[in-house]
Amino acid sequence: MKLYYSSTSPFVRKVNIFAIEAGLDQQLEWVKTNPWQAEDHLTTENPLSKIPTLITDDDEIIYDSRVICEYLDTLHTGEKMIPAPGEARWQVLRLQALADGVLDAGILRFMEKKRTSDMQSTDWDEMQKGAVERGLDHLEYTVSDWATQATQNLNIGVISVACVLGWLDFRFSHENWRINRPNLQQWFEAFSKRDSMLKTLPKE
Ligand SMILES: N[C@@H](CCC(=O)N[C@@H](CS)C(=O)NCC(=O)O)C(=O)O
Repeated sequence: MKLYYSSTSPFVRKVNIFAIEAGLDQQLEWVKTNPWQAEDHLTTENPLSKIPTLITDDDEIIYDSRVICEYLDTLHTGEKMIPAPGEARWQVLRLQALADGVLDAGILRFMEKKRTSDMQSTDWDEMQKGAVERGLDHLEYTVSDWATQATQNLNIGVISVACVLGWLDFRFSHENWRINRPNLQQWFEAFSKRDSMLKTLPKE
C-alpha cells in the first residue's frame, strides 16, 4: 500500500499510529507529498489534494484519514479499533469527530497566520480559537469517560485526541493547552509513551 504523507500532518500521524498499532505499518510505502502545492501525483489520486491519501494493493484510492483507518481496521486480526455499530461505536466516532474538528480549527488558524499581517483577520482567528478552546475543555471534562473506554481496547477516538494534542504542542506550544487541563495533560503524558506515538512524532 502506498501512503501519501508529510511528516507534519496530524491526520497522517493518525493513520501511521493506527497502522503501527494494527501491525500493518510494514505494509506501507510512504510517498512524501506537499499537499499545499497541489502536486500532480497527488491531485490525480485525490482531487481535494489532501493527505493522507492511500493507494491499496488493488489500486483502490482511499481518503480521508477516517476512511483509511476504517479500511486498515479490516486488514488485521487483532481487536478492532473502530467498534461495530452500537453505542460504543458512536462514542468513539464522536470523540474522533471532536478531535478532528479541533484540528481543523487549529489548522485554519495556522494557515491564517501564514498570510501577511495586513491580510490576517483577528475575528476569524478568535472564532477558530474559540472552537479549539471549547473542544479542549470538553476533552478535559470528559477524559475519565473516554479514557476508561479505551483502557482495555485502543480505539480511533483516543488516537485522534493524541494527534491533536501532539500537533498543538508542535504548532501552538506558546499557547500551552495544558493550562487548567491537568487531567488531559496526565492522560496525554501516559499515552505519549506508546511506541506508536514515539515513532510518529511530527517534524519539519
Ligand atoms: N479530514 C481530512 C483532513 C486532511 C487534511 O486537512 N490534511 C491537510 C494536511 S494536515 C491537507 O492535506 N491540506 C491540504 C489542503 O487543504 O489543501 C482527513 O481526516 O484526512
